[in-house]
Amino acid sequence: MNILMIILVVSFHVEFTNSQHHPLDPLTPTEISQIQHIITNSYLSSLPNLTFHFVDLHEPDKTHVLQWLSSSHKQNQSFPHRQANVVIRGGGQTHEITIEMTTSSIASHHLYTGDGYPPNTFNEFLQAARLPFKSSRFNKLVLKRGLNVSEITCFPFTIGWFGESVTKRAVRLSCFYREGTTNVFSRPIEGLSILVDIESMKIQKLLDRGRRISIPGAEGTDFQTSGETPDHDPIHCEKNKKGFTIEGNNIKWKNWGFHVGFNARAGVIISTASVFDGGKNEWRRVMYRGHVSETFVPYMDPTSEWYYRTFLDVGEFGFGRSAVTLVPLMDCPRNAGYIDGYMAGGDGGPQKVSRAICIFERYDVDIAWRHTEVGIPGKVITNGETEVSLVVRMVATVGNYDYILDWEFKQSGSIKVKVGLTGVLEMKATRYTKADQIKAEIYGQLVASNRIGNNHDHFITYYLDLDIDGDDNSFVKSNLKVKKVKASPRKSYWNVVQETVKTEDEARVNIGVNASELLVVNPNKKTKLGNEVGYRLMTWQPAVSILADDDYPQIRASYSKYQVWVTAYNKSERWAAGFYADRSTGKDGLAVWGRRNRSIVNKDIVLWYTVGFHHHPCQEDFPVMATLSNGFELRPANFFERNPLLKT
Ligand SMILES: *[C@@H]1O[C@H](CO)[C@@H](O)[C@H](O)[C@H]1NC(C)=O
Ligand SMILES: *[C@@H]1O[C@H](CO)[C@@H](O)[C@H](O)[C@H]1NC(C)=O
Ligand SMILES: *[C@@H]1O[C@H](CO)[C@@H](O)[C@H](O)[C@H]1NC(C)=O
Ligand SMILES: *[C@@H]1O[C@H](CO)[C@@H](O)[C@H](O)[C@H]1NC(C)=O
Ligand SMILES: *[C@@H]1O[C@H](CO)[C@@H](O)[C@H](O)[C@H]1NC(C)=O
Ligand SMILES: *[C@@H]1O[C@H](CO)[C@@H](O)[C@H](O)[C@H]1NC(C)=O
Ligand SMILES: [Cu+2]
Repeated sequence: MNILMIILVVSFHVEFTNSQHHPLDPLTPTEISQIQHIITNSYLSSLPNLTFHFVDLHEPDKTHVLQWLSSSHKQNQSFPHRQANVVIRGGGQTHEITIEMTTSSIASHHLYTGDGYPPNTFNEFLQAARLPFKSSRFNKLVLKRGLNVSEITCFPFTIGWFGESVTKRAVRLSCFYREGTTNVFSRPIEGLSILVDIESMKIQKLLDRGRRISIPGAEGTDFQTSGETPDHDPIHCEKNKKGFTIEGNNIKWKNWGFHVGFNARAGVIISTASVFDGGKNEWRRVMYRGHVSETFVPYMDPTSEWYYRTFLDVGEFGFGRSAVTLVPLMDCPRNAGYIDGYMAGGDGGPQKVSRAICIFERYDVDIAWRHTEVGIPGKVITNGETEVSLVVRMVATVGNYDYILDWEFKQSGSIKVKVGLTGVLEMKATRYTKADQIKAEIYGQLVASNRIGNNHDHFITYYLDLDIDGDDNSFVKSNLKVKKVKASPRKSYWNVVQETVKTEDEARVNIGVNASELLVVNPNKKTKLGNEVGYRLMTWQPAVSILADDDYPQIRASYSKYQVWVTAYNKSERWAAGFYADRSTGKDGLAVWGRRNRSIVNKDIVLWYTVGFHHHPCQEDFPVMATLSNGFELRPANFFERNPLLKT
């Protein structure tokens, strides 16, 4: 290393230390406490039953963020526009509050009077789940079934919306018998269903229908393996991990630089992702923000104990709130670095999820590129490289299911997004022990003796604010059109007819119906060859909701009829099923915004992609299912002058 290089390294490091304070940094525990203090010491403290339902960074304007980032290395000050959004419940109403962090003051306060509710607090879910045990009727019922009440767990499920003109905050409990197993979901007490009013915290209704169906046995249900306990050796936010650096929430690795955030709702959030273009010797913007926006999981059983199970996991529970502490060597490899997650609890105080996110290099697995040339007489020339990529991972465990969320950055310029589903099925107890006994319709498949794995979907919708080489982008469909020929031995071929999509209404796509490449391009930037620079959306197995349009869960998540939407950028349009997803009625959300039919040509636009699974469970999904993955890739298309893996 010569002197010049040392100077370069030092100046790079200084720039890096200052850019630690990114305008999109999640709220710190100190800031969360500050917000709690501001509210509980204001006039709002007189509200009866004050509870905090959502506390998050108020996303600053994109122009402010970008300006600050481009000049931050020259300044030495914190971001001046730091604000927070808070949703509280008090006196039976929903209040929306904006907090000005620098002056510790309430900047705005509105009463929300529209449909839907913020997610219940953890404490509300917990209190609801404990209610049955105080009910003499429940205790009697349980005794009558010959059960030991100390071995029962009740889980609170959100209840959706089924056309009611007035809704209440409520959950329904389903109960399970733990005796002899750690796999709580494997022993449902079928037919027992308890409706709880959250506001009064009282049992509204106790249904007991299925006494004839006994609880499935505990045998063979455990998922604990006798495998060795992993060596706990977390490397905490350490600088200069193998191949990458974590400075605050900023990650630098090879040709990528991006910011990793976290909130209670989305979980992991990737922001200001830029790729270094060695040919141009400059950082180029790719994605301003990307995160899971909503997850729709409707079950396909119309009976009274099941019909309401039509979950919007992100809006009703929160992926961040469901984030688990990652286990080194099980969830993430030895070379991983970790980031903790913080959010506010129901009392407004900070709560920590240790090791909520891990970041690691993935290598020695795939081939990045290769070629063997046999066309040169007397020689066989082989060259290539092994793939090395960087993965950002989080796991959200929402009740029975575990969602593994991966963002993988590749040196080729690709971002690969993967969702893995594992965990335990929601099962229905049945008298059947063999498939040939089944005469009546069931709503799934026998997955174990006395258990039906009920059919359901998972639709995980991603918010992808791509800013390819700048804010203003267009959405292009490269449609593959078949042409017939006469003056050739061939009778047909296909060629590409490009169509720049003009409005939101025309931007909805069902993947696979037409042969099209879908691209987000910057029409103001061209390669030296004259092609518009862009990124292509490449999807794995696509699936859309096939429920009837007038089915209530479908009305609430009507965006799930298309995998792809493109909308004009509006920073308050982020949650696909609307912000108030609990008991929502479909009046807010992606489908409503898309219907505005705004122009999306050469504008700041947002791409939405829904990863879908139709899940018809089978025996291998019991007692715990092997990870099932799906996802998509954002791949450069005429973004670089040539394959960026080949260093010049
Ligand atoms: C910049 O900030 C650092 C850390 O807060 C401080 O130590 C330093 O004195 C500041 N420099 C200037 C020029 O204000
Ligand atoms: C009921 O379950 C509890 C907790 O597992 C146990 O301590 C108790 O002995 C059980 N009672 C009976 C009557 O089996
Ligand atoms: C406060 O909560 C209690 C119990 O959760 C409930 O009975 C009461 O009605 C609530 N008060 C108001 C004003 O909402
Ligand atoms: C298929 O392409 C045609 C012609 O471009 C278009 O009208 C139609 O909406 C497309 N269908 C889907 C499902 O995207
Ligand atoms: C941005 O979105 C919000 C929520 O949908 C809407 O109320 C507002 O009018 C939008 N602003 C613009 C400029 O479209
Ligand atoms: C959306 O706008 C385009 C262009 O103005 C128009 O052709 C189309 O009919 C509109 N769609 C709807 C549903 O209004
Ligand atoms: Cu499933």
